[in-house]
Order: sequence, then C-alpha cells, then structure tokens
Amino acid sequence: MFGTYFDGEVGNGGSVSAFPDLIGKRPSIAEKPAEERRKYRTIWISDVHLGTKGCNAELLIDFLDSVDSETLYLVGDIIDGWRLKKKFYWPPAHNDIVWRLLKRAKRGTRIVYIPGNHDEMFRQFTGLNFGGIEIRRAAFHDTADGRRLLVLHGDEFDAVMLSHRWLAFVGDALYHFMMGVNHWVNAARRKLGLPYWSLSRIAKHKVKNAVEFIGKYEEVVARAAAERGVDGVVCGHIHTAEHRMIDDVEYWNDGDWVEGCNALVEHADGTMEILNWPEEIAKREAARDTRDESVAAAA
Ligand SMILES: [Mn+2]
Repeated sequence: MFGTYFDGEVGNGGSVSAFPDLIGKRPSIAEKPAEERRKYRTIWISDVHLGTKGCNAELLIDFLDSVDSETLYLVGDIIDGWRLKKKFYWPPAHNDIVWRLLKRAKRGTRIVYIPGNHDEMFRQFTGLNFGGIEIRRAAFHDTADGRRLLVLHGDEFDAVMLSHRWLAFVGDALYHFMMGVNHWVNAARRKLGLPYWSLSRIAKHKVKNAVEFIGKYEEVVARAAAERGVDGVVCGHIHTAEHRMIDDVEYWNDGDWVEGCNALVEHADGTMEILNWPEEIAKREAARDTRDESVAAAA
C-alpha cells in the first residue's frame, strides 16, 4: 500500500529560484517581533485551505507570530487548488501567510511541505525546494525522546474508506456550506467582540456517521503506520485533531484551520500536545486582563 507514494519520495533535490520574491514586499498585517515567541522543537499544521472563505487566516497569522520551532511540517491542504479553480479568492491575509512561511524558512526554520489532495498540484514538485521549503510526499520524524513518526496528509487512505465514500461526497458540498455559515457567524461574533466559535466542530460530533467514519479512518491510518514499523503517525485530512493510542501506535491528527484551528507541537523533551489556538488566545487575554487589574490595583 505504501509503495506507490513512497516511490516519489526523493531526498534533497534541486532548488527552484523562480519563486516570486514575496519577502521583498510588506505583509498587510504587520508581523509581531520574533523574540517573544514560544519555542517548540517541532510544529505540525495542515488543512489551512488558503483560497477559501473558510480559512481562518487571521487566527493562523496570530499563531505563526506567537510560536517558533526548529522544524515546521505543513501536512497538506495548505492551499485549496480545487476551490481556487472554481472561484478565485485570495485576500491579502492569505498572501501574508505565504509571506510568513517563506520568511520563517529564510530565518532558518526547516520547513517540510507534504501536499494533500486539495494542493496535489504541488506533488509534482516532490523532492524540490521552493524558497527553502522542502516538498515531500511523506516524511519520517524522529522525536527528541527517540520515537519515529510517519508524517503524511492522509488522503492516501480514501480508497480504503470506499464504503464511506458517499459520506465524503455529500460531505464536501455540505461541508463547504457549513464553512460559509461558520465564516459569517464568526465575522458577526468578531464585531460583537465575542471569541471564535466552531459550528461544524459541534455538528460533526453530533452526527453518528461522521463519528464512525473518523474512528474507522484513524484505525486504518494507524494500521498502515504499524506496517511501516514506526511508533506513530501524524496526519491531517479529516479536520479532526486527535491523539489516541491504537494498539501500539500513537495516532496524531493536527486538525485544521477551517473549524478547530489546531496545531500539533513537540516540546524540547519530545512530549507532544495539540494546541487549540482560540483557547490559547482566550488564556492569553485572561492573563493580560489579570495583569492589567493588578497594575491598576497597585496604582
Ligand atoms: Mn485533505
């Protein structure tokens, strides 16, 4: 099963210099200083879907400006080529994300980009290097405490999930509709000063079929990882952040930036955790309010 997509994996290929000089330009949202960022050994993000209204670009910009890492994995569906083909949607904030990624690579972060099914047009560049961003079909990641993890997007298993294909098909239209609703609900909530809220995350957990689908998918991915003899697997694709042990294999899903707004991180000692960025922002703001109150009390 793995043969097909590992064959395309090449080590360090050539470098492509024709990449547009985005770094020379200024982002529309100014970058926060790099010094105050939380440092991680590794960060994984996926399913950003740049080029769609569903992408929470501002939250991702806030995340990128708040964290740093030695290695950053972009685990697929970063740009939504399918949607862009139908309707061109590319606001300045989406450029800002590309700008930040290129800038990060230039500053010395190792960036590995594993295209997914929505950005499969980049798979033809497997083995190449764009502005310091390595494009790979899949990767192995060794954690600081010596575990070996297989990193891939996860659409490789869609064929195995054939019995659930009708759900994927109905799901895509319904899902796109819900992403739209989610976008407007949150635009309104932002105006009212309310925190980010995920409609589809709540809906998904209520639908029995979706829950069964997710559980089955996680098992299929973990089994394939076990066949490769690794300790665990990191994937994306189904927009559901998760950490669970499936037999002896650690299953990690880094979630998405459409609904959940999650990232997976590895600390210096190898421990890993899933961050929910809206929750992290809420914690940060609560801490700032407490600080402001104590400053006011002292004055
Ligand atoms: Mn995908």
